[in-house]
Amino acid sequence: MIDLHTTATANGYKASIMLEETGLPYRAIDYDLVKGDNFKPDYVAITPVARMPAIVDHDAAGGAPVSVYGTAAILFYLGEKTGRLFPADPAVRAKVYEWVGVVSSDVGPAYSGQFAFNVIAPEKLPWALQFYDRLCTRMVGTLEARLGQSRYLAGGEYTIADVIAYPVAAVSMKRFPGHLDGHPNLARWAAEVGARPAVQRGMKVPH
Ligand SMILES: N[C@@H](CCC(=O)N[C@@H](CS)C(=O)NCC(=O)O)C(=O)O
Repeated sequence: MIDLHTTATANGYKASIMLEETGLPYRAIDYDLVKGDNFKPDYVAITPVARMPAIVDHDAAGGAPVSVYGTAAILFYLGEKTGRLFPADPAVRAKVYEWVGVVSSDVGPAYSGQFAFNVIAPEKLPWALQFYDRLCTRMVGTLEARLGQSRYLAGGEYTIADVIAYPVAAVSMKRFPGHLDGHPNLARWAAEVGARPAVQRGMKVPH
C-alpha cells in the first residue's frame, strides 16, 4: 500500500493521476494548507520542505518504507517501480527528463508566481502582474509549439511528462481568459489526455 499525502491542487493531481495510471493500491490523505497541516511534525518528518505532495511506499523493494516528496520525484519513482509511462529507450527517456524538467522548473513556477501575485497578494503590483502574465503566455506557447511537433510531450508515446503537465493545463491555465483558445495543439492534447479514465479518477483525488 502507498500513502499519498496530498491536497486538491494541480501538484496534488499530478501524483494521484500517476497512481491511478499505475494501478498500484494507495490511500489518499487530504491536507488543509490553509490550516498549515503541511507543517505538522509527522508530515515534516517525510518531506524536506514541508510541501505537498509526498508518498510513502510501504511495499518498497528493499522492505523498509520509502518516502518521496515532490511531483517529479514521485512520478519517476513510480515509473521505475512499475515500468509504466517511463520508456526504457535512452533517447525517449532523455525527452521524458527534458519535458518533466520544463514543466517542473519552467512552467510550474511561472504559474505559481502568477497565482501568488494575481490571487494571494494583498496589493496588486502592475509590474509583477505583467511579468508573470507574460511568462505564462510564453510557457503556453512553448507547450503549444512542442505539441505541434509531436503527439505527446516526449514524442509519440504518452509518458510521465504528460502526466505532470496535464493538471497545469486543466487547472492553472484555466485562470486565463479563453483558457486554451488559440492553442489548438495544446487543446487537442489536453482533450486526449483528459479523456483517459485514470486521469479523470486522479483529478478527483482528494476531491
Ligand atoms: N516543486 C514541488 C512544488 C510543491 C508545491 O508548491 N506544493 C504546494 C501545494 S501545490 C505547497 O505545498 N504549498 C504549501 C507551502 O509552500 O507551504 C512539486 O513539484 O511537487
